Amino acid sequence: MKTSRADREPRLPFFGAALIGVVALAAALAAGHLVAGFISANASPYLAVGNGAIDLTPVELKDFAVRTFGVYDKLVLLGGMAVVMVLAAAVAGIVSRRSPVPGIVLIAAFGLLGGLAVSQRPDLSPVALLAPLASLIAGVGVFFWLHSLASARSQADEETSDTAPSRRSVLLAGAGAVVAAGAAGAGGQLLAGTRDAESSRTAIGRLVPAQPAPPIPADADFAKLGTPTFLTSNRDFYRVDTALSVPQVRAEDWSLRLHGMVRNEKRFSYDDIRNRPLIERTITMTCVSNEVGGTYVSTANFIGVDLGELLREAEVLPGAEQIFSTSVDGWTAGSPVVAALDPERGAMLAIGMNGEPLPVEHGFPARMVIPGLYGYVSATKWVEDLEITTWKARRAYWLDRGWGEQAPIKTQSRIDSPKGFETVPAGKVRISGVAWAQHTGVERVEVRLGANGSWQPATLSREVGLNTWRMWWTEFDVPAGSHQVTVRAVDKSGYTQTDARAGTVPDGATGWHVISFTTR
Ligand SMILES: Nc1nc2c(c(=O)[nH]1)N[C@H]1C(S)=C(S)[C@@H](COP(=O)(O)O)O[C@H]1N2
Ligand SMILES: [Mo]
Repeated sequence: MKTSRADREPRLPFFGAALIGVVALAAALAAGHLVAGFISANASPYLAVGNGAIDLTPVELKDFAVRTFGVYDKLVLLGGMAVVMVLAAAVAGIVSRRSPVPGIVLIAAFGLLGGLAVSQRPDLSPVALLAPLASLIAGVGVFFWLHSLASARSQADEETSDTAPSRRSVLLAGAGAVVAAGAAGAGGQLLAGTRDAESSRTAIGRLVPAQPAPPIPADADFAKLGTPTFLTSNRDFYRVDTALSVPQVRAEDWSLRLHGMVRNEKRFSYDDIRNRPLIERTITMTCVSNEVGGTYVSTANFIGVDLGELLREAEVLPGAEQIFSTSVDGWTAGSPVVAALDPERGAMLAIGMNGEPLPVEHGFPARMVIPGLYGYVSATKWVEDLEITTWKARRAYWLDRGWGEQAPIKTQSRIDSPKGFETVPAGKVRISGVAWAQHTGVERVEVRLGANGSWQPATLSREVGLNTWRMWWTEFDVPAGSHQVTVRAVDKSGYTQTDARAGTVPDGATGWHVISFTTR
């Protein structure tokens, strides 16, 4: 008969109790990871909680983490989470030295947190909730099981009973749970590896275009004088999207549907695209959210097929105006059909970037790139659907949020060196930077010292194409003191970049980039 008085109940040894909590945690995480392996790596409750934490982190803290830990910021986060969870699990065990209830409540709360995190992910279906559910069941189950074995043992120690499990069998049960958890976790990891986009991408290897872009001449940038390099590495290429987690699409699971106002509806698999003669084009992309002087502008060699060619094969019907493109994560963009059909412009369905398959965060397996248009109306990443339609029939994602329907990139220029508020030696001061007017071309860049100085033409880098940026530099004789310098570009249509300041909404910022610096 069981005594109801708490002080007569057996108490588990302190460390034994803590250990039971930790083993239950391991079982929970491993079970969730295993089930996630069948569904999607992001369904793993551990990763989902981590991703949730990232999304909830205030921007300043995120900034701090990136500055302090660099590319290791996510590892630091996951490591920190692991420490917190192990401590919490040990506490759950310790507070359950008499009754398993407090521990079970804590572990269940953990499981619900995991479930909440998974349910908040935009890229996961409700099936993904099976992973945190598995965690919950495994965590509570293992905790309850080990706890009752150990309690029976402790009770036996006090009452000398023979039916209780031996100390050895309690330890064996615990060890068995750890081994099973290890196997389940590793299994989940293996399964996820066969499912995530990165392994699919790695299997593709380098992409060799049948028609490579002309080599970039050495004098296409003035990187030694402070400008960016002409081509931006995939790592440094700016990134803008609404995706909280990068959509994971395997090339072998991907296809692109081309339909709507066309005579021949089409569907292309990854191999259909890859086995075409691939072309390569050097293109400077720009985000409409780029402020004057901002960094949301980058250049890459994109590899893929001509988008206009795909449209011509589908035979676009008269009256079609808009390519309404949809990403696997539901994001949409509307691009003018005429821009895609214009062979001079060179719109692409891209699968590669700087020789590699598209990086996952830049749209793997495939994205659109239309030179001369801001990204939100032209550059759908993870694209899976192209509907040919009219402007009236469909409205893309950003249009209902105040952004314009038509958004050609505005002629712009930026000073990269000196940096704003930098102090440099007095005397000859070199000023350098970049200018862009995609699809039109940069004709001239002018720089002036002081608010009323006369405009001085800058030396331009070798032109690579109308769709790419152009670097510039010039020099001024500058006495000691504080100064400001201003840049403006003139494009090949004869248009001089306006000094009228406009914000990024609705269709791109305008104004001249001005920086202040000091000479000593
Ligand atoms: N699926 C998807 N595609 C997208 C976006 C997005 O939010 N989701 N953002 C667009 C915007 S605003 C820009 S500027 C470019 C940026 O592409 P990048 O991240 O490769 O530089 O992608 C475009 N394609
Ligand atoms: Mo953008």
